[in-house]
Amino acid sequence: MLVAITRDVSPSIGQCELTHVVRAPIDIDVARAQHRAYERCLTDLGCEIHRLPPEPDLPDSVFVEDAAIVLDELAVITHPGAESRRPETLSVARALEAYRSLRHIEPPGTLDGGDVLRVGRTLYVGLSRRTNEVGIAQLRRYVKPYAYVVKAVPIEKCLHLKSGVTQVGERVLLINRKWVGAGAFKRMELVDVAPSEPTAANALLIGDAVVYPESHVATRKRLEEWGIDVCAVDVSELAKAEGGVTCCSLIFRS
Ligand code: CIR
Repeated sequence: MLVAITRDVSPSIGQCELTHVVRAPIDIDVARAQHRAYERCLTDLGCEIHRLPPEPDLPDSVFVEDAAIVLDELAVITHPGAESRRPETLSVARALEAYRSLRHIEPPGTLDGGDVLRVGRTLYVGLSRRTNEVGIAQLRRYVKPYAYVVKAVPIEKCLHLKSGVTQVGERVLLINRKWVGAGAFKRMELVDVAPSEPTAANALLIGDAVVYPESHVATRKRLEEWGIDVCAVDVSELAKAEGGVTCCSLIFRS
């Protein structure tokens, strides 16, 4: 069975962290409705939703992906790069305890789950504003006994690695090469985002389908031409908080 950990949108989401996005008012009711529709899409694709209680004082807490990396063998609780986001990990750790043995990224290490892209036994990890070398070294040590290889990928032009590249098929990645160099992914097939849609590389693969923002029409067409099944969702309010489709859930086999 697939479990998807999610969390309701915080009423304080308007005070979220922003790096590459200009602050715009977020309609909390619309954001909540979009989040519910996103959860329905996960349910349709076979996930059982485990929704955490809202965190009214943690603006970015809907973006649960950043708080942990869940592998088949263990879960690593992160130490997020943004200080305001660090308390989010407590409740995520409590929820994951029921499913996995836990490890923790410790300061001075920092790591955001949005920087970790797992493809088979390889973990590509963005070396970013949020994730540092110490955090990557700790992750490497935790996963080495399970034969995962950790590859650091320096990124500067976007928030997280998965803002610029995600998996959309067994050997296929969706990428914005202007944000993430393609050199690290030599053995994969690459689908480029449409040039008019730089933020379109964030897709969430579940089984053979991808959950994908409905606004990226041109890139969606490219995915469909590749034969990829797309489940489109409207996440426009969450995008104002610099969130995408991967960051609103932690999905794993239970
Ligand atoms: C942040 O800056 O941390 C949030 N406003 C957005 C986090 C999005 N997370 C993700 O893409 N994994």
